Amino acid sequence: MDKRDVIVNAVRELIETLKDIVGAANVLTEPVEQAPFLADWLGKYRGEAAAVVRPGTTQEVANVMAACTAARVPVVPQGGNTSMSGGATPDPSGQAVVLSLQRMRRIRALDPIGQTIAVDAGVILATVQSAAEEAGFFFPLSLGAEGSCTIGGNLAANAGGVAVLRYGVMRELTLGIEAVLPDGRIWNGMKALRKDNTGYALRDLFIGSEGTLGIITGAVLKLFPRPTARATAFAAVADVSSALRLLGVIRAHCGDRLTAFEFMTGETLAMIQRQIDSVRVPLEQMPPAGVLIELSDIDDETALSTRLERALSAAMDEALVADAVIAQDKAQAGEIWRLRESVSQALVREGRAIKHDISVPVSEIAEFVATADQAVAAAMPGIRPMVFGHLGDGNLHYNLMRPLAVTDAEFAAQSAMLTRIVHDETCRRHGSISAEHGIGQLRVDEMTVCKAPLELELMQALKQLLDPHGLMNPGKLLPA
Ligand code: FAD
Ligand code: 2HG
Ligand code: ZN
Repeated sequence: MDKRDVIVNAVRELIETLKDIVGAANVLTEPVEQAPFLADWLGKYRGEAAAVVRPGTTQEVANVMAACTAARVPVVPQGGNTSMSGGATPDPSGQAVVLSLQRMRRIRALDPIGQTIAVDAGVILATVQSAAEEAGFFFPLSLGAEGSCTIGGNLAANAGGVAVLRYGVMRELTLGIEAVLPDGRIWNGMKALRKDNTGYALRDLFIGSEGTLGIITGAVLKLFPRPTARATAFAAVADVSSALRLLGVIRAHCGDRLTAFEFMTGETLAMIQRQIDSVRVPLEQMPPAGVLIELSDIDDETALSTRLERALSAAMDEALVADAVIAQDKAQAGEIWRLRESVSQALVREGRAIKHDISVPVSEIAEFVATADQAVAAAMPGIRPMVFGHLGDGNLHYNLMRPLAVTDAEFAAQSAMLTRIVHDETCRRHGSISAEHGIGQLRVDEMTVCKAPLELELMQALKQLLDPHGLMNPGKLLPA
């Protein structure tokens, strides 16, 4: 038997073992069954897998991991498969097992006194939001993919979204986690403690680890008082600078009632209207840029709307806002949100974007956009930046679309060069090349640009400690 036959036999044996652990129906080996697990949401990456395995309990995950490690077969963890960085897609070798958490959908407990919810990692984010609401609480993580992304994926990617300004990122919303190590040992860190000073924060090591250290199987999350009033507006601004000054005015008038402050350039707004029939910019004229503003509070709706109106009127007096509309009811608020939430889909329809997910100190974001716009236009005249995002967090999705005169192939050939320009501008300002989408496979070659060698060395050492055989999500996050 040559080496290839030995590997084929070992994988065949592993698949039989996996069937014993989770049941044959939960080990997918047929191409048609595997297909949804092998490509990413953007349609940029496509891989192959020896099998897709779907354990239903933490113990089954542990047994699957022990078996994969014994067979030295790599594992790609997958939740809702909505990653924007190819993080959950296996490579084309077909050697890996995709471990999907989609059968682990149990809400384990809700504690109304401690204001926490304990869930399986495969629970869909929207299900957690609904469970919290039914119990009279609020779970604030909110993002466009909330109907399909999972709590495990949110944790592994340390997701952000549209309410970070007030409530923080996933890390800040989490009290405890449960994780299975590559060798199959289960770490039960499902503590619902707000204070715990007993050493290294292992929880935080797994949050943001993008499936490279182990499988997150459960989490204890924080709940918040449910807002009873919301006020939503859309305002026309001249540029990033005016938007930032507007942010200051809204904060001064509304304090931490400000929940969302989402920026979109006029080019981005025009693209959304061009690509998505059912949405429109709710102003008479297409503005140079727009901001979606949302306040929320435990108060009555009229008082909140009046407060927002006063803030916007003060901003108009300072010539920061040229025009604005405040939603008069839930339906109008929904229309404004639909505009914002349609950006990613509109981008996919517009063509293949070069995606960037940068953050810089908020005070430098206007200058970042000005210099990056200039630099990419100099490198490729006619390039179309589609810039939008969570301005108050210093996080912009600086997407680049091809000039109309350039073909997709020519644009793709220049993609690494254009990304380097954007990332150099980011790092020069001590920013981050991934604010919320993660490194995945999309940015893995860029890690050495922004991370100090010592930082990378420490990350590699931790990886070696927890995953000595290098089996967890190979090719993602850490450069080879
Ligand atoms: P997956 O895509 O399945 O996996 C993501 C990463 O986590 C992969 O590296 C995977 O290996 C790992 N992983 C998944 N589950 C586990 C687990 N249980 N244990 C260990 N590792 C695991 N992101 C934001 O932060 N903010 C946004 O505003 C936002 N908006 C989006 C809008 C759209 C339309 C789309 C398609 C995506 C958006 N995203 C956003 C990106 C994505 O939804 C988030 O990263 C989300 O947290 C991923 O969750 P998931 O369950 O789909 O994870
Ligand atoms: C958002 O903020 C998401 O809408 C997706 O993070 C961003 O598609 C993108 O680039
Ligand atoms: Zn975002």
